Amino acid sequence: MPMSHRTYKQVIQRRLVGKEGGERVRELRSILDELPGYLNGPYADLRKWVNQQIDESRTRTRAVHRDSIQIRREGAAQVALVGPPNAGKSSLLQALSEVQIKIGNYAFTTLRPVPALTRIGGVLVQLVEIPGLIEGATEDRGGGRALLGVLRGADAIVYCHDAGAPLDGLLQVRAEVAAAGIDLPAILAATKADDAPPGALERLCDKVPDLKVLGVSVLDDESLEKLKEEVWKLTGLIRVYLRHDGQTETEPVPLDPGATVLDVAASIHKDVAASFRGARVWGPSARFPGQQVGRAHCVLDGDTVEVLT
Ligand SMILES: Nc1nc2c(ncn2[C@@H]2O[C@H](COP(=O)(O)OP(=O)(O)OP(=O)(O)O)[C@@H](O)[C@H]2O)c(=O)[nH]1
Ligand SMILES: [Mg+2]
Repeated sequence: MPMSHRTYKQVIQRRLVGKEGGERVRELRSILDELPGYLNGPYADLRKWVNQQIDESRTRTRAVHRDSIQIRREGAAQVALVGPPNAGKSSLLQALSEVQIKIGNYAFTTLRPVPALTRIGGVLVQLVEIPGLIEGATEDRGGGRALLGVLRGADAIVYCHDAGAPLDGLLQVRAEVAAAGIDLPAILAATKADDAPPGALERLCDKVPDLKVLGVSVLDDESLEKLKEEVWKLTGLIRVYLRHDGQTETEPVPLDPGATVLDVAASIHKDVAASFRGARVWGPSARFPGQQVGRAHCVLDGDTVEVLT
């Protein structure tokens, strides 16, 4: 005997408990497939109700995605790649990391922020492509508010602009970022430098005097290395190499500027900091190689430190 429509509705509701977003929509769709296909009467009403539920779940899913997008922070700093559609952001992300990402010669290839880790001088830094920031983003056009939300959480910005393209795309993006009240350390990567008309880079420097401009091409490894160094400078962090038993580690420790040798010790272990007796320093902050210093000595980018315990 077929179920009464009332019981059926209860069964449906029970099947939906705890299901949200896409999962809820999928469940509702399969319920729809199973429903008797009467055109009138209680089962037709039930069908209408299920369809309404699908619409509501969809709107809710979209609303959740639009209000906020979470990018899990990884690495020593987070640097956003920001620029008009088709500027070459994904191509840079791919060239600088291991990530496999869709690249297309059209606008809006990337629809959501994509994070990837890049290794700069032995330190991992997270790059995040922020796609599709368009005019009106601050008013949430193109889901702009959530994208700007991700950007707000970043430590610095690499603006990306096709060196051979008209400037308005970049100016619009910068206007949206400014309108959102986001003011982060930034540089401008003039992308596709291999393809740019002569003098394009110079013209860009003139028109965007407030940003350091760097010509880059994914076909030119040297330009990518230079970009990485500039990204590192943007993070404002310093790299310190640890030395023990006469050996210097190849991978440096990232530290905030102004860090002392005691902070270096603490980055190794709190016990090391506790038994700290001083340190020896080589490099930019040392008056001479191997200078012995006290706990308050500030280290600089590129220093090598041996903690004495
Ligand atoms: N010649 C040349 N072409 C490039 C370079 N970088 C990217 N491109 C091309 O530019 C187009 C757009 O590249 P994407 O990396 O998808 O650009 P995007 O900024 O991520 O674009 P959206 O995600 O759509 O906003 C592709 O056809 C790339 O092959 C480059 O250094 N040189
Ligand atoms: Mg892209």
